[in-house]
Amino acid sequence: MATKEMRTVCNRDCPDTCGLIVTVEDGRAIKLDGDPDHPVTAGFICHRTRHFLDRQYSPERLTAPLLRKNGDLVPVSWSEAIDVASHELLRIRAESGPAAILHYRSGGSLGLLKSIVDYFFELLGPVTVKRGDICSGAGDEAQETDFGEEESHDVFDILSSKNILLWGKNPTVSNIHLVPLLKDARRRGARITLIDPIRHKTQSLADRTVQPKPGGDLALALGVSARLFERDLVDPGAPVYCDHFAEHRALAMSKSVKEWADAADVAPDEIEAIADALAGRPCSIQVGWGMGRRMNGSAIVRALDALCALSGNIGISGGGVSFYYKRRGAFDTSFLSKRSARTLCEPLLGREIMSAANPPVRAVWVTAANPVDMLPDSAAVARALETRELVVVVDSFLTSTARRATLVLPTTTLLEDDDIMGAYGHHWLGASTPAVDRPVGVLSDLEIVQEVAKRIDAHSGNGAAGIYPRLAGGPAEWKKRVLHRIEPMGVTPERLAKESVRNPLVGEVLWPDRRFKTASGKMNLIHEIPAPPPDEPGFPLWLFSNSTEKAQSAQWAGQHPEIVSARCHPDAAAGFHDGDDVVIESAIGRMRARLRFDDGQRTDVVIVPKGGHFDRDACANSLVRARTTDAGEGAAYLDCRVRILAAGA
Ligand SMILES: Nc1nc2c(c(=O)[nH]1)N[C@H]1C(S)=C(S)[C@@H](COP(=O)(O)OP(=O)(O)OC[C@H]3O[C@@H](n4cnc5c(=O)[nH]c(N)nc54)[C@H](O)[C@@H]3O)O[C@H]1N2
Ligand SMILES: Nc1nc2c(c(=O)[nH]1)N[C@H]1C(S)=C(S)[C@@H](COP(=O)(O)OP(=O)(O)OC[C@H]3O[C@@H](n4cnc5c(=O)[nH]c(N)nc54)[C@H](O)[C@@H]3O)O[C@H]1N2
Ligand code: SF4
Ligand SMILES: [Mo]
Repeated sequence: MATKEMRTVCNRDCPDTCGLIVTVEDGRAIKLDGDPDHPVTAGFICHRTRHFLDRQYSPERLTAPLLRKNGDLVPVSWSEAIDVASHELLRIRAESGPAAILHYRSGGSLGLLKSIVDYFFELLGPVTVKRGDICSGAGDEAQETDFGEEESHDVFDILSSKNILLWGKNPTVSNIHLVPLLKDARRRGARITLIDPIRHKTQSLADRTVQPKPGGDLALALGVSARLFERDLVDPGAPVYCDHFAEHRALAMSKSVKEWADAADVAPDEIEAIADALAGRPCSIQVGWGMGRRMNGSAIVRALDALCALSGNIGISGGGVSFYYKRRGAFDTSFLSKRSARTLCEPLLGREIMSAANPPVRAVWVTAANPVDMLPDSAAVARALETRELVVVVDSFLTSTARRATLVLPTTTLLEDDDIMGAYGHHWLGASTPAVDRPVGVLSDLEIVQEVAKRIDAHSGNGAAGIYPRLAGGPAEWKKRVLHRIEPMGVTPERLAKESVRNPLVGEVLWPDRRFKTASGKMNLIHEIPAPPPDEPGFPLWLFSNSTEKAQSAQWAGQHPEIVSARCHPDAAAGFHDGDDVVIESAIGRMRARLRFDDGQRTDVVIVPKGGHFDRDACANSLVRARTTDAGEGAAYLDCRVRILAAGA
């Protein structure tokens, strides 16, 4: 028996971008572990990837293209599949122009070379693409507005913090490699405050937990600003390096601390405690994704940026307001023109596809995404896809999205991937290399668009002037190309195949000179706030659809449960019992779930998994309205109001 250990990098949409050690026996992966030599991975990985072999060797894995014939998806040869795809794309482009084709790509893989699929569609068109960002749009826009760029302190810089605010972040589930650093920081004396309406496992790391009302963070943060002013704890340099200092002060002081506390549904002493933590410099604000999924999400993140600046925690080791690490920053993607024929707003995608005119959207190509399960208003997204002429879905599984395709193209998994990765939770760069051979009949996204390009060039007689010559080259050549800026600094494809390497272009601490990339060179303090989201009488609970250990969005480790659980305080579901099967209903849809009582929760929330399956009536996004955040065109997933009904009601 031949056993070997292969090294690769996890390509999942996760901040941690782990180094993986794959044990392979006779060509079959038998075990997945974390790379002990990767400084952040430190030898361990999450449940969902440790159990990835269930997916890798699942009988449901797709290994042949499927084409819809007489209503059913049936296996066809690659030759037929590529012929249909290229012929249909050409026909629709000729009849309606390239704007009639939508390319939608999401986070199935964070591999940088996936952007070659975007390049293909630029060369074919440019076509219609998405705008906004359902994942981090609100927070990205907030930090761009305030600092002129978005980056984070080195992940290990948290070891210098005396105080850490985990604001809307659940690292024990969704950013697990931060956990050992938080524990270490605590051993060194740091105090951790967790701010989250939901009680979850990360509480075990925290010295204090604040459970504001959902979206109450804006009031909470402004209350803390007010208290910093009242107690004269504001950095004397702040008026110099911040724009809108006086206006921000006026906004914060427009209410009393008690009024802000009431609006956030916290006790005034909790505001005091957060002000103390910020004043106990250095204090790091670790901004999570929760608040950004709200209609006032961008304003909340801006209010946190302001707290960091006012309290003098900007530009110092152990401080900062860290949200997102610029994962593409080191790479050269200048081959992309970023041109498009038209853009559709991602959080509103279902509706936007159906209402687009002149030309209508006739074809949709889906790369590394499951929009039916994961975009707001699943039913609208499903309908939008069901009513297009051509829907091509490239995936390894028959997801709720793929089931609505006219053509499904089977592709590689994270163990077969050959790509390059930056991380959005630290600064280490890595490369994936195939740990096992892929099944016969499976092509990578790169190979698929190369094949389609060749066929299109042949149809249009465009030989050397065609699309394919510009896409040509295997992963090794493309890796070299995107690394060209940092190769002189020693970050070569060969080295990345062996180890992850820290991005040489970024420092440990941001803005040490307190000069920012904004037009004025100053940090921009928030001074206007959006109206709160409308109330919805009859729907007393907020639906949280949060990450769970067992799933990566809608990709479950093992089987999707027969019924998903809905956690809530017993008082949130009066008349029901723990273990009851119920229906959760919003103004636009329903899902089935089994109640799990938890008296640590607020009485106005119910929590279900982030990624259920639409076709099993288990999908939070059936209930979530398609609405954007106040800035950045994020999705307001969590401003979803619901009620609990008896099963069968
Ligand atoms: N296991 C697992 N890990 C994942 C993922 C996954 O699906 N599963 N998804 C990955 C992806 S795509 C991303 S973007 C990241 C982040 O992934 P997310 O799914 O955003 O992370 P969550 O762990 O749900 O953390 C968000 C936290 O914000 C809290 N929150 C919600 N609303 C509010 C609010 O109004 N105020 C405050 N203060 N907090 C609020 C939630 O209760 C929750 O604890 O994680 C990645 N990691
Ligand atoms: N209700 C609710 N909805 C949410 C969120 C929430 O908090 N609440 N969070 C949102 C967030 S943060 C995100 S990032 C999105 C995630 O949304 P998506 O990225 O659409 O979610 P996934 O379910 O991970 O779907 C990715 C698909 O890509 C496939 N895939 C994996 N590798 C490859 C590859 O190499 N090539 C191709 N072509 N396919 C591949 C997988 O099999 C999977 O089916 O969901 C959002 N939706
Ligand atoms: S999903 Fe995240 S934590 Fe899990 S192995 Fe991949 S990068 Fe690491
Ligand atoms: Mo995300």
